[in-house]
Amino acid sequence: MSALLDGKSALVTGVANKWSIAYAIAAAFQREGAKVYLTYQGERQQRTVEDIAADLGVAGILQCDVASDAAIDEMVARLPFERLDALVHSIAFANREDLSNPFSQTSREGFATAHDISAYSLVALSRALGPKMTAGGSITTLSYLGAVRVIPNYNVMGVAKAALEACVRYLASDLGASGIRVNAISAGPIKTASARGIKDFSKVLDGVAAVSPLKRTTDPAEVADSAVFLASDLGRGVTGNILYVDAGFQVMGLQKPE
Ligand code: 0WD
Repeated sequence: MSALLDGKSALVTGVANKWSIAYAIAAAFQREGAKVYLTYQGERQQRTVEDIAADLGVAGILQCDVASDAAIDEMVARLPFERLDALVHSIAFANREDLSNPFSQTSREGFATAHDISAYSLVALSRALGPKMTAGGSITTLSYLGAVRVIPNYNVMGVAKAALEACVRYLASDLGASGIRVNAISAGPIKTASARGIKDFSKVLDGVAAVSPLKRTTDPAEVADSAVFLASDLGRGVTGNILYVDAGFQVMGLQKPE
């Protein structure tokens, strides 16, 4: 059987360690025959990402702090792919205090930072990499239910995810004429380094397992397989979409009475 991403090149951002959702996505892309490059934020992640790259057998790694347009341009200049087919944006950041203080206490600076790193970076990367998608392409980002519902302690990150999902729709409209599709996967909660920054995160996992239609939490491999679908030709008619991969949690209103 041929692999779903045979002959495709992909850039996967946001691998910080083996628990990162982007790690599972990079592994699935490799499995499906894509040629993969990873980016990492800075020196703090470099060693780990070098080891991960060797383990996965990806084509290479490049540094890219998405807070800087110059760093993005430098990364794009170094990316050896003549043609890029898929971009995965798996990056988010908010100040820790903004994930524990009441939302109304969010500072101007904390609000701007969360939006810059978690939402604007998708626009910046799409703008810089779009010209490399000469045969069309697929851009996939990662969102969360906090974009559309109030999730305790998600706070400014929920507002940034709402902006991210709106960016998906506007980018899809902008880039569609070039054959570039833009989608988000809204993943159920998964225990990663970022998630640990959210107060009472393990209670969220327990709640999801109890309430979701599938009666369990989300496995990163399920998110990764949906990312494969979106990047592959099977996803060719899908753009501007928010695909929930969350064991069905978002459809529930009230929990069934016991
Ligand atoms: O429950 C979860 N874990 C969910 C995560 C549910 C639904 C969505 N998501 C989203 C996150 O919001 C994020 O957008 O998935 C994406 C990936 O998150 P993750 O895999 O949970 O977290 P993690 O492994 O921490 O990767 C996020 C990485 C950063 O990791 P650290 O731990 O070092 O903050 O985003 C990267 C960084 O590697 N990152 C940056 N990369 C480049 N430039 C930057 C930056 N300025 N800031 C953060």
